[in-house]
Amino acid sequence: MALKANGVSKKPQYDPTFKDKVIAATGPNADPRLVQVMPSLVRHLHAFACEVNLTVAEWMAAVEFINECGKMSDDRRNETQLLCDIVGLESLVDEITSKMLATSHSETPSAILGPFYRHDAPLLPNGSSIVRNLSPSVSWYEQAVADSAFVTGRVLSSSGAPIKGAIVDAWHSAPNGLYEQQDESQPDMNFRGRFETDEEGRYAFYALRPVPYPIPDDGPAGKLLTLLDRHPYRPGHIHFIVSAPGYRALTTQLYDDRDEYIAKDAVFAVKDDLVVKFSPREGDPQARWSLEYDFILGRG
Ligand code: MBD
Ligand code: FE
Repeated sequence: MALKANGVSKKPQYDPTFKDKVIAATGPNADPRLVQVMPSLVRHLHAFACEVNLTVAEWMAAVEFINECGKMSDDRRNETQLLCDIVGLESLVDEITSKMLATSHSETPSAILGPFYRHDAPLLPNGSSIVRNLSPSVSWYEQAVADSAFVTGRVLSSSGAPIKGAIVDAWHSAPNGLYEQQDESQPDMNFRGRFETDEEGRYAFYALRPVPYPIPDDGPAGKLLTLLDRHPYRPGHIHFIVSAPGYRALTTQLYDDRDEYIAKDAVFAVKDDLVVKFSPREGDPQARWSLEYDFILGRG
């Protein structure tokens, strides 16, 4: 997919009423949300194609690119989502959704889900670890010990009241940068767990300080990054979905402030309020670091 820059001297005029014919083709029984959405989509698509003088060859390259994304996707990998991520679309729709649904200003900011969430992570007692079967034989054992971390905090309503019985679902990658489902050497559900908050709204678990890692770049999304002269790295992050009856579920991520990629996330998902500081932890053989973070949920 080597693309030549188009000649810019030529500026043809395209029929400005053509898009209107397409929009007017919508029938009286069309889906109401599509009636709202499609005219805008058609207008922007047509304007885009005209603005860049998109050629048939370029359009077909894009069609094949999207087809490749689909062919590469299965329940372990969502390449089309990854494509959306690197152009900022998942972050944008996440922001739009949270602004549309927010009921207070104090809610913890959301961040994108990403392609590696798994339903049904084990429900574990507070104070237990999401690090499964860590063995000294694994190549990243030393780093896992050096980065061992105790993560705790409360789940609160926007008025500051603790929420009992909230579920904190957390997941992160291994120090080799791979999520468990990308890596046959990791046990099933490694670095994933769900925790239920107590009367004070508190959750607690052992995990690792997350490390920066490249998003999967061996497919079409990676090819596009290369063509754009962009790197594939995300800053280290822990993913969360925090939910409780009567509240809107919060999908978010926390970022380690030591990370060099905080300001250059390949998928544009970092927000200031989600950047956290891990503190040294004394006297705990299970963790060298600790992190305290309260999640604030909106009514929903
Ligand atoms: C990830 O791990 C991730 O969290 C996102 C949002 C995109 C790609 C890989
Ligand atoms: Fe992630």
